[in-house]
Amino acid sequence: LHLQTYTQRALRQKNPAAKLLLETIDRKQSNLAVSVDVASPKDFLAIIDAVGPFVCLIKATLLLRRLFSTHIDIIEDFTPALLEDLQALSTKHDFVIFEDRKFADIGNTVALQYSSGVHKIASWAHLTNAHCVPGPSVITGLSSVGLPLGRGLLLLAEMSTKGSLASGSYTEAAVQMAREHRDFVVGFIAQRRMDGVGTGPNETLEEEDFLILTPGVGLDVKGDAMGQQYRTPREVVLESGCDVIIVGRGIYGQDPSLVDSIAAQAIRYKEAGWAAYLARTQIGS
Ligand code: UP6
Repeated sequence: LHLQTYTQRALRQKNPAAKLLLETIDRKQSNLAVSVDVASPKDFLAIIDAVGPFVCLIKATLLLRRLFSTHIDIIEDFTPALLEDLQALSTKHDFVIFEDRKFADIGNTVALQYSSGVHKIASWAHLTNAHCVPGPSVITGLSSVGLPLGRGLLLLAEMSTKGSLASGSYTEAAVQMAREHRDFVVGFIAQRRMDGVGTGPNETLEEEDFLILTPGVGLDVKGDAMGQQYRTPREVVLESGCDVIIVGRGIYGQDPSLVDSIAAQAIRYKEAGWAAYLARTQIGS
């Protein structure tokens, strides 16, 4: 199915957030997501405004984690103006918002973290994600909040880091968990396609079309000093069949205030990601 176009796949999606992402990719001809991990709210908004025209999705998180300690997660009655600014930019530039929250607690706690507190993540993020360590209850908890709002969840089935423990039977269990909650789990954070993962050789599955969003993407370097590993958009989209490239430092680099060069980098990654997609769909046709 990943050999089909994003447009064809959007038509089949039932989850509103997944559908919106595929339609946005198609409309903007961009499978680029920018991960905005900067500490200053001013830089955060300036980067998003600069890359906004070229992306299908903005991945937020670290900023929010830095501004508020984790346990403030469930304190009520405070909506930072920053979130309103983020939503305004999402409308202005037509991109989907993904809060990379990496939930990993019992169902009741993640439901509170997702719905309440200063972040009220479910009220503004089209997509969020969760680790599979707690088992299926992490999905049940998040789904109780997100499904009625038309949100979607990505499970972390693999990670981009050297020595990641999310591999082998862990990854297979993640895919199995997703299959059992197909209405809310729309795909994975992973390094390759997950369709058919964990099924026996004679097992036939209904056609699966999980979205694969992939961090660990860079055109100039192979990694950082802390275990991050980068592959090129071509390796990720064409060779591994992933759907969205997530790029952080490759785009905003060492100086988050250089808005012009950030926009130029975003265009460079957008073009590389789209060329890899066109090459892939040609194989399919
Ligand atoms: N991220 C990864 N690898 C994963 C999951 N998430 O890098 O397996 C996230 C990081 C960061 C972004 O938390 O926000 O994707 C990658 O940023 P970078 O391009 O600057 O390395």
